[in-house]
Amino acid sequence: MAADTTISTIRITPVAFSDPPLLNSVGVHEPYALRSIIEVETASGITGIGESYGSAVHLSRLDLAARALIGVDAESLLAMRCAVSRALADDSVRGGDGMAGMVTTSSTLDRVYSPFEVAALDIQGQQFGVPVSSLLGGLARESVPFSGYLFYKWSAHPGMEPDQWGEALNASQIVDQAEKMVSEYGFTALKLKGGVLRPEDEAETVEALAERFPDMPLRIDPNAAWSVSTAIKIGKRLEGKLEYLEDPAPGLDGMAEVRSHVPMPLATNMFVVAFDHIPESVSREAIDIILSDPHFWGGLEHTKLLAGIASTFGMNLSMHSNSHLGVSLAAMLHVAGATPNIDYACDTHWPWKKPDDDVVSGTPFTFEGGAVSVPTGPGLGVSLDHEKLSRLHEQYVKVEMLERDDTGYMQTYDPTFDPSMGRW
Ligand code: GKR
Ligand code: MG
Repeated sequence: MAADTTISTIRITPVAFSDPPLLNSVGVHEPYALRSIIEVETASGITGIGESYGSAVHLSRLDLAARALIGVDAESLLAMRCAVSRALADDSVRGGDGMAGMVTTSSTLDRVYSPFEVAALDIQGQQFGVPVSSLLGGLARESVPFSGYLFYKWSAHPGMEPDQWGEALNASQIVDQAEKMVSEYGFTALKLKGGVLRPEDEAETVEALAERFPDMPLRIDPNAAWSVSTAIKIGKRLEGKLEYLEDPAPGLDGMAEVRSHVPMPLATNMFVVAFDHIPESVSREAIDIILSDPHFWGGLEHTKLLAGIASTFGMNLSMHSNSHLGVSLAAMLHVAGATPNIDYACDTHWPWKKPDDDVVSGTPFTFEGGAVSVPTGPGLGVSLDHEKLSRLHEQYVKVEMLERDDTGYMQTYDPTFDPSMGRW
């Protein structure tokens, strides 16, 4: 007799892990990053896991969804999605986007449903003895290439010990950071988080990277801190040096205008972040590459749906990341492994995390040549280490952070700091 996959219990555990002072267009990372770990248990005792954002508003929505999912069959993703949708029907609270204000227009249903969908696929994979990638159609690649994600940064959080990466506030320090990242992880593509220094200084950093790594595909992402005219000027200056330019200027209007003047493809994880953004982006010819992200595109199956739509309209895909732990990495690996048209090395914040700060058992991920193998065990192929989970949960309780607030943290040290889009 088939095991009973009715959902009987759901546990949501908020966690906090150390994060270095990485600079971006809206401020600086706080000393801790927040996530939530979701455990979904079935009547027959199989447990599936998922990972998501950890802000208080998002946690309260996850909690509403979890209550509605008790009694639903983890083999019916449609029934699960309908239950979450009904649970959120009266939701009128703002926030909980998990992106520090850089993106506020992703779909609440997709964000909230996502970790439960991942956990259900984990359950189904365990039930049938196959990896999640097989449930998603099988592997297009056995290992997934990632880009080395470079950040301007302070040497230390004020009042705390310096981290192993040191200060990076100019071109030569970023080149040093890239050297270290490439030598430790073998990355074969590099992304620079921009929107931090004057655009000319950031262009100089890209030029220094291109000189040091002449064959390396490079990207820069100022999270729309540049105006359209600045983006066009910098885009033209960087001709031949970028594989793509990510979110240079605000809005689909701004992106379309920039795209018609610069030589390289444009990518976004800010202005096409939900299915209903796609028609307008297509009709305006604003975007070449969508940065998929299962955390806000509604899970792994919906990421595949996005991939189908993108390819229909001649768009390519890459993958976006926020600070994350190993459950998210496993989910990203399965879906990227099973999606042929994720054509670019995916983003990951993984190197910025302390190796011991995780919730999964053992050390299941190894970067070789910048790529990580898709886990081959049943389900996600990773399991929770409850001692590690408790430690990061205790840390969450201790640090008393309720939201990611890069802007507020930055303004503690620079009250004049302006996070607005298009400011340069
Ligand atoms: O972690 O500072 C950061 C990033 O800026 C992140 O929050 C963005 O969402 O990496 C992301 C991006 O590509 O925009
Ligand atoms: Mg981006």
